[in-house]
Amino acid sequence: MSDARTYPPSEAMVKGAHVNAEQYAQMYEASIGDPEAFWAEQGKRVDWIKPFTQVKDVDFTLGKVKINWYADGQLNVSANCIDRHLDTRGEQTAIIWEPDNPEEDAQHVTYRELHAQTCKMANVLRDQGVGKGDRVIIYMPMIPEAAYAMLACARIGAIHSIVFAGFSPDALAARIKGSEAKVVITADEAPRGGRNTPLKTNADKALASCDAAVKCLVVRRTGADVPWDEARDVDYTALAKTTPDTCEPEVMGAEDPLFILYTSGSTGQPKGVVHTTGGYLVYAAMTHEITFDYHDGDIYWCTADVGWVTGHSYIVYGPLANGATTLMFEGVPTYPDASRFWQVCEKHKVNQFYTAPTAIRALMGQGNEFVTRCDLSSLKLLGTVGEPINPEAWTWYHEVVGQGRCPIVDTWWQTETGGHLMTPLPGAHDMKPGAAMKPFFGIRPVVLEPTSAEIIEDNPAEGVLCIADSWPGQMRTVWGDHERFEKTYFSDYPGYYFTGDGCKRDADGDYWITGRVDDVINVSGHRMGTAEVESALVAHKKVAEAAVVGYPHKVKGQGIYCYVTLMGGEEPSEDLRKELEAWVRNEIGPIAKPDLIQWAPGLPKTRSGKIMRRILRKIAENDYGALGDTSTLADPSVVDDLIENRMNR
Ligand code: 6R9
Repeated sequence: MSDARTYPPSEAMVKGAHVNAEQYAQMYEASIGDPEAFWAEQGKRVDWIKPFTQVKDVDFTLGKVKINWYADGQLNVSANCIDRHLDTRGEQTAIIWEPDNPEEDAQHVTYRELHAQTCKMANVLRDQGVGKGDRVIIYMPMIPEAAYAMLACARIGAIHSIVFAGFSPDALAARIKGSEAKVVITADEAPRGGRNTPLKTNADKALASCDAAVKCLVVRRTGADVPWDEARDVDYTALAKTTPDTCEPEVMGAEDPLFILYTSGSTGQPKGVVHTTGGYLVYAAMTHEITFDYHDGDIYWCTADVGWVTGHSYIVYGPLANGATTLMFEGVPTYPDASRFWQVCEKHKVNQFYTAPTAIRALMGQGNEFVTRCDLSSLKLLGTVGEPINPEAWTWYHEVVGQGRCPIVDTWWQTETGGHLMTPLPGAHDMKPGAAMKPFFGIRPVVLEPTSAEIIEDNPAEGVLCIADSWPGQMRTVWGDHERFEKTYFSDYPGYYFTGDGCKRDADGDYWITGRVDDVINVSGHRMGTAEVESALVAHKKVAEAAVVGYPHKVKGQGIYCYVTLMGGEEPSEDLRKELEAWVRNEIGPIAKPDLIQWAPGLPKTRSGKIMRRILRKIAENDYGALGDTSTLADPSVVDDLIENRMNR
């Protein structure tokens, strides 16, 4: 690893970048040496209604974990993302919207239009009785209205919780209930890859099991005829026509929640990650500007969905706080063909392009011609996020997409961290294919020995990755369950924030993320708890028991491998396999569909009944020669059967 090829930053980048190597060293030192002073200065990136006098108030001690930044300051996120730009860039495009179907017209939404549209949505929400602190669920296609909805919530102080449009009605219902939302904002349908997902119908199914008082606001996207409940449903598109387009922003405390985003953990149901107002915005804005080396006038495109944290921080909040032009894409990389990403780059003259390794791998498999037929000369920088990128994909991205000219920022971060924690900076650092390289300002990574929890100081090092101190973008709590927050992130390695990731630090002191060390798998860059898939499987009446692990998958990074034990009297069959696949898809959503199902007469368990996942992982990886110690198993013979009938050969 330490002898991996390194790519130094280009001279042009070093000259023009916001941060060069000397500046990085200086600023990093300052950010660690005197965080109060450093973050007080960075706090000026946003406009405060009432300036803060306190900067950092943090305790990582188990039992009294608290994280506060800029606590006595007051501000409004939507005013920061919109209103403060109106004098200087009212007519500049804030959002470029590229529809699923390339034949349909793209939209250019100026900051002035963004203001009007956000205010309309805010007024409609207020008319529905939504106020400060109330929760609003957003279940939307990638259309500008999704951004309006987020910003409208921020404007009136409501807390949004976006549910990815690919999630099932059940998953949606769980989040409506979990957040006790007053309103669900959705659309009639979500076009994606040439097919329309019936979002409103899904929302209806979800709402059927929720409190009858929850309202449903429907944006017209395709105009399809959808079922309507007069008492509950509100036609947003019709109403917006006559709704006033100005709306006073609510005065928010820096520590008032901005949003909840549900994400998978290693145990139990997804947890509601809570981000607050001031620190989150400062951190999203700063990382967006510096990591992507964003300059005024650049066209920036992050291909994520607003249903994931990447869409929150790097499609909406970070770019708009910086007065950027941010592109929102409704479609998928392979529709109408594998050239779509590159056509969109050419069409809108994209300068910074940010996507996931899974997309890169899928497109790489289609051949270079889809890329080379497009004019990509506008590209200045490429980025990746979501999972480790393999050197082969990195090199293809660099050579074929970036034409050897564009630096790649491999940004490691999490829903919990609000923004990038580690990444090379384009004008400051060498790049190594597959390495997250260096901590961002204010971030103190530590590599710990997993069992003794001791810090490994020397290089090279390998262990679990923790962070020794807070940063403004850090999550504050788990919605409604602060104890779970403390237990999940602060109990295994006391005094540190535990990331759940493993990590290596090479001889040069550069960081490489090796993947999750807990029971979270990363499928096409989407986080999934194996426990969630297991509980979906066992909810099926023919399933007695299930164990789910990840295995290496060429395109998705990890695939979902399920060991299923059937109820007595049930026989395995191809039909049942298909039925279970559809069942999980239906329970959670298409992203959770099992890749491989193995019928397991029994699962390897310890005498105390604990499933030995280490063994199941090895078999799924087709690496059963290295099973290690199986002597503690209650019945070692089950392992032979599992090996014999393994699905990944
Ligand atoms: C932003 C996001 C977080 C998990 C994280 C890690 C993996 C994300 C990565 C990466 C290697 C990168 N991850 N970025 N691994 N290199 N550049 O993806 O948030 O959905 O919460 O996932 O994704 O394992 O812990 P989230």
